Amino acid sequence: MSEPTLFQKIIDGEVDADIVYDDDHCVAFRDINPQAPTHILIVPRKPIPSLDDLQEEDREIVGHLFIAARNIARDEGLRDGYRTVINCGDDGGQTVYHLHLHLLGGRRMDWPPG
Ligand code: DGP
Repeated sequence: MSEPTLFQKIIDGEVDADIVYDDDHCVAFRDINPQAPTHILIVPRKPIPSLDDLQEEDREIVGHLFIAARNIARDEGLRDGYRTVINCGDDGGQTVYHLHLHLLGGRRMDWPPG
């Protein structure tokens, strides 16, 4: 068995995090190094390493992450919009290999991203 990822340890309650939402399929918590006034990571309970590892059977989980993001954005009062990001692989800037959706808001975002 491989070592559990940091996010798996947060899901399992072994590492503390500021959890804002959780349900049967995902856990959402504030990023430790926020890049916007609101920066929340939405993480499936299933330990999928990255977007590139998605299986057909994961369709519902991915949809679930986005619906959770929409609901959390509403709860956070992000009425003027927000951004969702999934970094994939080293070139995509992924550092934690447990799939996660970034929800960023509370400021005007730049484009293109760096
Ligand atoms: P990514 O680079 O897409 O893999 O995003 C990983 C994010 O995880 C990054 O924005 C910083 C965040 N992060 C790293 N360590 C911790 C931690 O211990 N707690 C929390 N809440 N977030 C973390």
